[in-house]
Amino acid sequence: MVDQVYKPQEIEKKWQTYWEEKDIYRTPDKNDKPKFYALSMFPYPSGRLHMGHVRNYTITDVIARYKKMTGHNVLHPIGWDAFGLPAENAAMKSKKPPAEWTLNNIDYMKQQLKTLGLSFDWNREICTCLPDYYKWTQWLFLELYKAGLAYKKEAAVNWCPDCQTVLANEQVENGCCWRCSSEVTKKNLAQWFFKITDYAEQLLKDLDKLPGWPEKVKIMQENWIGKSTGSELRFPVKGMKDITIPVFTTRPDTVFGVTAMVLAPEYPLVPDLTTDEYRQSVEAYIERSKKLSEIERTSTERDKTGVPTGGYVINPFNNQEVPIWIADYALLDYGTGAVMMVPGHDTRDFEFARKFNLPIIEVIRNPEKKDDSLLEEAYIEPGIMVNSGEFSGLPSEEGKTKVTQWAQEKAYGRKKVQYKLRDWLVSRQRYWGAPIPVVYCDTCGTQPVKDKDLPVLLPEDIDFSVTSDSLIKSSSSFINTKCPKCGGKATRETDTMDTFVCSSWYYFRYIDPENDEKIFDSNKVNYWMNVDQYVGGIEHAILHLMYSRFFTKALRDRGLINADEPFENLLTQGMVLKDGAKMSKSKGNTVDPDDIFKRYGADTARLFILSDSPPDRDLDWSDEGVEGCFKYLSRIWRLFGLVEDKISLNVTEPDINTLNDLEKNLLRETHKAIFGITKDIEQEFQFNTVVSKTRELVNAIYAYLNNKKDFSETDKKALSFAMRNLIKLLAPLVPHLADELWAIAGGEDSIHLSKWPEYNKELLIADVIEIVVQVNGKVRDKLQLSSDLPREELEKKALESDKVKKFLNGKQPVKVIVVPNKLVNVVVK
Ligand code: ANZ
Ligand code: ZN
Repeated sequence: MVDQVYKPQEIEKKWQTYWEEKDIYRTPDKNDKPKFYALSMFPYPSGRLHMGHVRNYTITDVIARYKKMTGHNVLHPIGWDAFGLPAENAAMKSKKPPAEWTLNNIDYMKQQLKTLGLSFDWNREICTCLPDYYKWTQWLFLELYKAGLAYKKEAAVNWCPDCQTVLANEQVENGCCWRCSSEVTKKNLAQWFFKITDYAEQLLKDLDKLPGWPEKVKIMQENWIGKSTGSELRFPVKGMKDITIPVFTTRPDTVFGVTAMVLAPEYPLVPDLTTDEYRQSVEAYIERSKKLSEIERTSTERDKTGVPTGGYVINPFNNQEVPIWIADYALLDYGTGAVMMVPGHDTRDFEFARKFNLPIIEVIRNPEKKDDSLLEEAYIEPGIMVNSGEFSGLPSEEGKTKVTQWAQEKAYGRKKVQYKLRDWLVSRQRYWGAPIPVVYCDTCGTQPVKDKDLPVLLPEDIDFSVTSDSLIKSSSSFINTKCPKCGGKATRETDTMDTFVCSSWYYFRYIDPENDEKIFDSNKVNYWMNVDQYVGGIEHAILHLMYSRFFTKALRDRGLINADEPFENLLTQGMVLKDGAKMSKSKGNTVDPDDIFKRYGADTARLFILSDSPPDRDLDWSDEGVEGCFKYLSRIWRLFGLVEDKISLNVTEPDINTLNDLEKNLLRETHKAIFGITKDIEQEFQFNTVVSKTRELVNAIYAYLNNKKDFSETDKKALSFAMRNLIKLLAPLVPHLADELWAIAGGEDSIHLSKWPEYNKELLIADVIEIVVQVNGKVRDKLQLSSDLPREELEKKALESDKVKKFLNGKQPVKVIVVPNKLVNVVVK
């Protein structure tokens, strides 16, 4: 007998234990069903789940459960993105190893995920900070190294001169050190990079292969790759034989308007170009620009700054001398690090020239401008070339080609494609990451660690109470090693890898998590990839997705996998808001999932998260909304109490023709719900409307019961059919309640192993109505037809009627008047 009151706390624990004991979510490596790989972005073990997690995992869980019921072999794994700075910060505070903090957090959050009733295959759990995982992260590093895709070069890091440590970007607050508040400067260090730029064109082009990705994400990726087509032009330096300065420009047509050459302050040639007269101001300027971030340097808001060097280049097009300046708006690592300044046709250059009294020359004429008057502002549109020697008179687009051709013939330039995408800096001067598996030997130089010596374990003989970026360097047992080549004394690389490296390939490891011989079995990966549905936050729209796409392509080119792209379909879920603002600790507007689980149960939490808005939209947390969901589930619970003694799950669907009107309608409502819910899940995962359609069915069943006293055997069949399908439709949404009701109603096994219901198209026709058919205004027939038939259909049906045919007597009607849902009048002469 069903208890009067819905008590999720009792139900949910029971089913979680049952699922775990029966291991019903274990995924076979392969079977003959179609595969479906459902993936959530794995969590960082920060300590507790937040509502964003709850939303992310609930969405993927509903998809995974639905796919399982529709006959797929579903892979739905979970793991931990477990390296990174917060653990290290916690370690310095608590003076305990970061591993301890991390693994404790994982324990707690794992139990929270289980409380939420997610259908993860826990047998495949991975954790990026454990040696059996990071061994393969290191192996991948070496694969890239061997392929020439990992290399070392100097790059700037944030440096705190007081603490004498490198700071991660997150540790710089308003340009100051987070610990001691002294001003942060830049320092050059040799660091490891991955050559993602080799894949720039493919990463751009293959976006076309991703129709299942949100357009906005593809645009963000496209902008990040930032392809520009233009030219490289070279300007000889005055007084320095054979030295030229190349520039990248998208406007070679403006080359006659160059009035300065602007170099990035860090440009290597600057000290050589600078004359004694300007040396002091140049050096001072370089020092100042070191303190600025790239964002500050390129901001259009900031006043332009710069200083002349005293040097000159020659513009090869008109042999004029052009002064060389340095200015921080020129970036060292874009294009060539040098800009030909054309104030007449570039807004930024115009401001610069105004400020420093440099000449502004008009070389592209606005077709609407009729005279030589001075430019009031930069003219940046296309036009006609003027003041440009032999090129004058050409339209600017044509000029671009002609100027580049001229430069190419005279060896002063060529066409060039430029990308904003930079190589990926993977070195981190931190302890809590995967050590870069490289050794330095005085004799043999840089040597990769041999595969058989992986993993390079993180040292544990560390004093975590010391405040330092280079804790790893304090372990002499780690640093001192033997050269893999000559066996002589050598030292280890002490940089660890960016955690984005760990998270760029984890979805491969889920497929073969226990393999200790290989990173994975390629056959298994080729069976499961691509991920059919990836779900996660928009904050990963650029870096994580770009790096994962890069890794996939690099692994494919190494012959390890077939996939070109990792993620077939991507859903970026909206945020969880409270009173219109993003939930955050600092705002104090968070809702703790644990409180909700305790008070209402996981099913209510899941239902609320799903019912409020479509998954890709923001969701506003509301206590009344949650309360409403709990009441709805209680209502379903009571419904079962009412019908428990009348239903049986293993009856077959009754033939509609054997039913009375009430039952007919109930059967139709059931099919309507199956149809609508299936469609809403298949198209865009519209779970909010799915939930409202379950409510409609529940209402229909209550309405049916209100009109009913005695139940014949066929009546019971119709009711059983409705109830059975109601539970199935609810199963992916509220898995615990569904299994409980299934069991109460005598269902076998778990409902999650049962089949998703199918609808009968013919029974979807909602209402049958009576259409009056007249001939010349006199009623001749009455037809029982489904409502909302189109005009043509009504006309056809009327003319097919035997009674009407009789009155037409073979004559063609001159006119047919149709009043939808009411009447058809056939007019004959
Ligand atoms: C001359 C010129 C004239 C330019 C003109 C524009 C308009 P995108 O489209 O983003 O690729 N540039 C080149 N290298 C630079 C660097 N290292 N730092 C800052 N600016 C740089 O931009 C290409 C344009 O950005 C280039 O075309 C160059 O300015 C500038 F009427 O060259 B242009
Ligand atoms: Zn050696």
